Amino acid sequence: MMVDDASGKGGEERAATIARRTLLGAVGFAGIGGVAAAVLGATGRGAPPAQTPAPTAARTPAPRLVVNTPAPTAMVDHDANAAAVVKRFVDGEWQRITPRGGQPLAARVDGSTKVFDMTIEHIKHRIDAKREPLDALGYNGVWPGPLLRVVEGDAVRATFANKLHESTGVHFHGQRLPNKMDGVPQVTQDVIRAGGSFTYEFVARTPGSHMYHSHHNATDQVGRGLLGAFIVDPKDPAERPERKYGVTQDVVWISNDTLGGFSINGRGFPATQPIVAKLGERVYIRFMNEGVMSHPWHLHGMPMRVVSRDGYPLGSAAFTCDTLSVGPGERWDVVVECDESGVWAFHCHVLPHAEGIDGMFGMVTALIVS
Ligand SMILES: [Cu+2]
Repeated sequence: MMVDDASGKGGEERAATIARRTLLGAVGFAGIGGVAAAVLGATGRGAPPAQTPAPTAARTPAPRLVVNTPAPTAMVDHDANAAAVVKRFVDGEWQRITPRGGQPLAARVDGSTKVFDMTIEHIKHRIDAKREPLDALGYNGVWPGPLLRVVEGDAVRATFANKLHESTGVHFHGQRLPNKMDGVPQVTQDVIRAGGSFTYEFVARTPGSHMYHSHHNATDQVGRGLLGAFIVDPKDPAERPERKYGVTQDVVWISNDTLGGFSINGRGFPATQPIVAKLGERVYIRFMNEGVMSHPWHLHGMPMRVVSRDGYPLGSAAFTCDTLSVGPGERWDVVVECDESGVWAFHCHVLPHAEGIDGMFGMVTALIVS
């Protein structure tokens, strides 16, 4: 989800308009026209591949690449299947699925305290436009929950009303909290029973990229959507990404990998939202892993400068890479200098999380630079 851009205009809107314009035209996503045409003309396709294996009778066979030719009974036109999902992405499937999680929730201000009124609900959630909606869980009705954002030193009060049929508890992951606000049921507090509520009060003293999530029956509850981003901007404006790194977009990227499969911000490819940038723009990306496995995020075309881990700036230990493994619970912040135009694939490099016989799925999106 885009949470901000330099113009002050919602990054979402901007992405929506530019993504369509760019993908369908200006950038010249060369393959797309042909690919889409192939898909559209693919009805009834299914003829065997033109190439057939060479006879094997040669006396002294030269070493050659062995190609698996599908048996005629197992014919799958995976070119067409792969093209079809790319077309859905190009057509902007992400824009057509609502509600969209992870949108900023404005705090209610009570004196000097920033107040967030939250619900915990059973929801139906769509991973993409084709799959049946899932029986999921959401904070304020969405997966991921709303983006909660405060400034270092703010007093925070977040009340969670539990509308589930089961108990829960909420942990602000990454914050240094008073022990009784740590949100671990039966350790630091009673469970929040079905129909009950609990108010978390603390001073946000740990700046950076953090999360909030269930800490009760968590494999199921977090796996089904009880997760969200909690960003604490440094008190010193000079330490904020836009000033410190000259970034003009701030992207939150929460991954999950249980119910609903492999997802980014609650969606799987082709319903994932692309990141859209102008040539020369610098983009800040906050990877957050709410899943149960590690995901090596790989960006094509240009590297990522890794500047922060778990909210703590790396300083002189910042490093550059093109594949960054993000383990469960971890947050890594990167700066991407968008200095190559094109549509660049951006995906988890555990291949069964990203691409199969029917093309790309799950943990895949694109960085579109124009
Ligand atoms: Cu992965």
